[in-house]
Amino acid sequence: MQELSQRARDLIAAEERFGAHNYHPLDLVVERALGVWLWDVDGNRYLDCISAYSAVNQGHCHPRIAAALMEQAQKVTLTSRAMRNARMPGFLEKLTRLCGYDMALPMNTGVEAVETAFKLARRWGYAIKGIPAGQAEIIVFSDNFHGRTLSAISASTTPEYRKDFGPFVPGFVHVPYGDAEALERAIAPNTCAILIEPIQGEGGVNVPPDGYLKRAWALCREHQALFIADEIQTGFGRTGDLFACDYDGIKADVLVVGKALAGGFYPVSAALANEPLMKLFRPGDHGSTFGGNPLGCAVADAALDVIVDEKLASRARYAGAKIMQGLRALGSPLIEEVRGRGLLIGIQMSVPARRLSDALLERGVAAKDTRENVLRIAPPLVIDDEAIDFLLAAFRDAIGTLR
Ligand code: IF1
Repeated sequence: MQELSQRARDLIAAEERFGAHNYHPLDLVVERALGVWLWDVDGNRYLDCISAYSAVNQGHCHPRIAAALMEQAQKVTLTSRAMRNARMPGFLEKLTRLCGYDMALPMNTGVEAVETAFKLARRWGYAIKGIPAGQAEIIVFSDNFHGRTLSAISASTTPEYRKDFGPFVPGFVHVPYGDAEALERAIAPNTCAILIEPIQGEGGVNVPPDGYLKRAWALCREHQALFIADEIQTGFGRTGDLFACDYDGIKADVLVVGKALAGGFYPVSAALANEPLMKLFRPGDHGSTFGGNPLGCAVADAALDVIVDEKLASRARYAGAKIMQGLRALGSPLIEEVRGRGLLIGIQMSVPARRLSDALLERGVAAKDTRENVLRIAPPLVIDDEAIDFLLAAFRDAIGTLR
């Protein structure tokens, strides 16, 4: 990475002075982005292999989504759900048809859609399964990440996400990810649901063993529990299928989506389910000020069109295979494993991944460690062969400097 200019240093200092220190970001001060490329305040160009944690599958500042945002911004941006708006119905129809569900409840951030799924599952547990009041349990998995709210960190097994934030929300049962027998032992009469990431992103790009998801889904059927899929990071083409569950031929009872749903322009998320389940929510049960607002709906409507029209899932499958093959071909002793699916790639290193991340940044590639020794590679799904070659060349050069 080039020596930081005075302007970059001033901006970093101001961020540190006035902003809470709840992140330890790369010292990359981005001023502009387009497609797979980022430019810092000094005009240096970087290949984005973070994609805002999979929120920019369509590529930065996609013109089609930008146009939809700017057009709607001149009409009406927010009405609240106290009334109706002209953009939500069309968006909800497009979203539910694409995802294969009867209905959707629109929210904003991913964790709000996760919270929606928690409430829906508990409501179903009491109203339909007959679980005694206040005793519903939701099974969650080791190394999960579902967001930063108190419920989501109550479900987490990661100490740094939980430290000094107790007391925690009760009703979460933890089982090891990938262990079907442990899951079978844990499902109990009071289990209303399991919440699972089909591939764990933050957990280190953990792909479960073949057949595991299908077995987990079958266990939910056998024990009358809902299968909730958190596809906030894996959804909308990231793993080479529209959804990671598609790879295993699974249809979740509740599908939770976010991030790329609005292509990086606006926070739009949703929980989807079929009518018998979704109708358990009655007026006044749940919602939010911005959920389903016309601006977010217009942006997400266009973002979905880009995913479908530009065939981003199959592009991710092609590009991901090429990148993983290229990384494995490096034959570096520092790379213990290259894993993942589509363009959700994890590189297990024998040295701290942050060292490789720093070396890549010096060579114009922005990538981040997702665990101490795992580097995640997740570029926008629109990455082309030229950018892939640039990535592999930078990797070859960067890893050669590490010992
Ligand atoms: C941060 C992690 C990734 C998610 C899954 C729900 C959410 C996320 C599978 C919540 C969000 C983001 C949050 C962001 C960094 C990033 C992240 F490192 F935190 F874990 F991607 F792996 N389910 N992930 O990945 O969605 O409420 O954020 O919209 O909090 O640092 P959100």
